[in-house]
Amino acid sequence: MTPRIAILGAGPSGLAQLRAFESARKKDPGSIPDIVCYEKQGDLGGMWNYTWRTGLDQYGEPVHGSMYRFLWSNGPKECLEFADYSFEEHFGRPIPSYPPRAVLHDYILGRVDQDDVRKYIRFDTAVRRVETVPSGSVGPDRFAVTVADQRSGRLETELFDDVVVATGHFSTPNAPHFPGIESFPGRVLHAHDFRDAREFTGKRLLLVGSSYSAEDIGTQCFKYGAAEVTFSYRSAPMGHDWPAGMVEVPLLTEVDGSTVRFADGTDREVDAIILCTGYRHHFPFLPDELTLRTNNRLYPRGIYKGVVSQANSHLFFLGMQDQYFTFNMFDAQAWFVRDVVLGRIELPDHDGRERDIDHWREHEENLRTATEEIDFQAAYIRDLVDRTDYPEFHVEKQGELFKQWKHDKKNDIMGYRNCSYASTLTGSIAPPLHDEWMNILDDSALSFLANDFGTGRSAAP
Ligand code: FAD
Ligand code: NA7
Repeated sequence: MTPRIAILGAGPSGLAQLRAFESARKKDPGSIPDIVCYEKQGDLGGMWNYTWRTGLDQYGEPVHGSMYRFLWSNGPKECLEFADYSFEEHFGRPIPSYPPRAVLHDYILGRVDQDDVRKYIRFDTAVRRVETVPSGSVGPDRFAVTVADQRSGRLETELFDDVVVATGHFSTPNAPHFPGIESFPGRVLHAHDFRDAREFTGKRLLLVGSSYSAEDIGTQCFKYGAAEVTFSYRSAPMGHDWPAGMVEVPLLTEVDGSTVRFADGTDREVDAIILCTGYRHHFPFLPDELTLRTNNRLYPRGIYKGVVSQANSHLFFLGMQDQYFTFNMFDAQAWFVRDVVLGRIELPDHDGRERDIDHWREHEENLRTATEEIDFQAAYIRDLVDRTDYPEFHVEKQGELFKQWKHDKKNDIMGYRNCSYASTLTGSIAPPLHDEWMNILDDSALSFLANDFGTGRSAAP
């Protein structure tokens, strides 16, 4: 009987898994298992499939999307290029290094359309439960995957030999309580529910957190006319050279009406509070013995090579790391998982896998700087890529671009998106944006791609 594999989620990670199997199928049609990909949204793209909804979706399911209207890539596109599909190939000409969300979404869809993988995906289908089904002495245990067909409301259960969890981990808010916050008269929300910066034009904002969400939502709100942005940090400030009107203060200790107080004894008046306090790895469909418990970090425990579950080596997780690298890291992981499933990569025994995890984790715990973290993630990806036929994409060179990106951000947090970098695939240096990023308020794909960016070439049809 042909083995069966379930892929949970059709975001960039799940799509990477589908493309990995599709590339094997093209070389040897009989080689791949039967594949079913379950996706609770009505289309593919994961986070990049923007939704205006917050809270619950039209079926009463938690809304997955955390992306907002005016989001632009927060890292150079040259660091997330698919090894086998350059931006230049997709758009028919070079485009700037920091495209808006809709343009990146278009690129993801373009890559997917190269392979016919939609046929594997069951949309509007939410995974509810994954259970192991003992098979006695006949062979390894199987998995019973129970899903809800959202349109009919019916539950269905199917059996699989392997399961790949690709449901993302930036969707379930980590929302701490601060004394008195319930008395605050303005809007309090988590970054997960932030959608449109124009809601805060003219407002004094408090953002709690000092990582990507705080940095990006804060700069974006300032761009769209927020009166003041105050960032409150727990461990360390971001430390950028902020323009007048943006400031970093220590941890929020108390909310008293519209007054917010901080650990250094200072206080301010604010109109809205946005908790940019990160997300939780949350797998409500996995039983205790199969779940992955971790915080947001570069090398979670419990998964060999960052993907194979130590609880059951037929269960895999994609994209569960904190991310410098994204799309091409998911590809590297997916190609590795594919080759484990196809028996092309032999796994060490449980103890051997644990020793390998210990080795990487010890290294991760000693990382001190962003440069070291970037080199670490590049080395992790290199370790995966060298074991499969995933095409070369010069991950170490992309690591150098990330270091340049860090430097450019430090130099000018409000202007780093005006910088350009060279593609490690094509060698082309990205053209500059058509205007300073701070001045571009219309970020639609139509408006962005209407520019020739000085190349004399319009967008590919
Ligand atoms: P996701 O994109 O989250 O996809 C997971 C999929 O699983 C979704 O389609 C979801 O609907 C589905 N799913 C979840 N639960 C179930 C279930 N029970 N049943 C069925 N389906 C389910 N990365 C960058 O490279 N550049 C950026 O600029 C960038 N900006 C970001 C900004 C924000 C606000 C956030 C939150 C993330 C950003 N990222 C960025 C990181 C982003 O998470 C990755 O680019 C990428 O989307 C991760 O892909 P994924 O497939 O692992 O997860
Ligand atoms: P991150 O990168 O996980 O960062 C979470 C931030 O929230 C970080 O600064 C934390 O501070 C802070 N945090 C967490 N809990 C608290 C409490 N209780 N009090 C104060 N501050 C807290 O999440 P992001 O949302 O920024 O980024 C996730 C992804 O979304 C990323 O890939 C982006 O591309 C978009 P700490 O430094 O741990 O003290």
